[in-house]
Amino acid sequence: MALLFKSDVDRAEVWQDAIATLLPELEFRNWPEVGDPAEIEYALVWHPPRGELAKLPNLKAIFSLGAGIDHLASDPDLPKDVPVVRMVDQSLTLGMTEFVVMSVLRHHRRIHDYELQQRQKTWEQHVTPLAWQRKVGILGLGVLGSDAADKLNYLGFDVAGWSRSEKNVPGVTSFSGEEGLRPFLERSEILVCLLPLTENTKGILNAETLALLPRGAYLVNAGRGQHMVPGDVLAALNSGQLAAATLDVFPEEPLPQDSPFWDHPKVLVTPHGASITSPITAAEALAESIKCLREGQPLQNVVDFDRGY
Ligand code: NDP
Ligand code: OXD
Repeated sequence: MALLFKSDVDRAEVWQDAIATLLPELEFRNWPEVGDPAEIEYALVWHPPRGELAKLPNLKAIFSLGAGIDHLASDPDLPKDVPVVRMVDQSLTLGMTEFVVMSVLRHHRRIHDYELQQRQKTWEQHVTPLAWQRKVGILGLGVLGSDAADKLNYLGFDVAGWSRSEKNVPGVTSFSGEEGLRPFLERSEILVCLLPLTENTKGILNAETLALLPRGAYLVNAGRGQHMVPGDVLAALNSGQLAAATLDVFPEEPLPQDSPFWDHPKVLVTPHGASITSPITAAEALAESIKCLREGQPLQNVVDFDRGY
């Protein structure tokens, strides 16, 4: 009985140790050392090469190393009868909430402007609104979005979220569905994207939607790069429709050296590191799911490929 591991970052040993503590009977195989494919029952992966998972005849479940599963959905050969479990883990949620709160506060308090001013040795104060005067909008009020919304609400911000179905996060205004998008955007002075990438959400940060934001709004994108139409985001920054942006994800990663985002004075680039799954806590979530499978209990956080997330 074995688990196939495939990650883009070199942390296999840490994962192996964390998994061995909880599931000592499970042999850990670090891709490309697959061994006998028939022995692999579970795959824990990030960007597995296309078609690789289809070669495992006894696969019982595919676990995504990240919350997003677009890296799996894009594989036309993904085995259709094997459940895909997305990563839901306290450290991932906590990490994202830290990133969102940090980014919202940085824009709210105009720290991005002070950073530019410091380089120019300019001593100029900016009076910023109080938290309750600042409207923050979170696209995607799921596991990550609702926790970030809750913490921003605790800090006093006027928070709203947009999701497919209506939500009830205390203190957070819920907008839902296509008809909810326009009024949601029209009030969002700081817009945070925490959507999954699907056919419906691809390109959602475009000229038309960005134009609905109050002038001088801020954008924080920690969802996926393909949520943005990059040229439209740049145009909005250059016209002043967007005052500044924090971008963690890009259509092409690593961000190409010649991307205009690197040098843009209004943009903070982070390398898809808004939140990184911690093996310590995520191994527990994995072990719990494997226990459910073995005991015939229903699996949690299974991807619904019809809705795309
Ligand atoms: P969830 O599935 O828990 O939440 C997704 C949210 O998006 C839900 O509220 C869902 O609505 C909403 N949504 C999906 N499609 C639509 C739509 N068409 N219209 C309106 N709302 C929609 O995902 P997570 O919160 O766990 O993760 C969100 C994303 O964050 C990931 O998919 C990934 O892309 C990104 N991510 C980025 C990381 C980084 O480091 N940059 C780290 C981790 C995740 P409903 O609730 O009604 O279903
Ligand atoms: C992601 C993740 O989905 O890192 O981006 O979890």
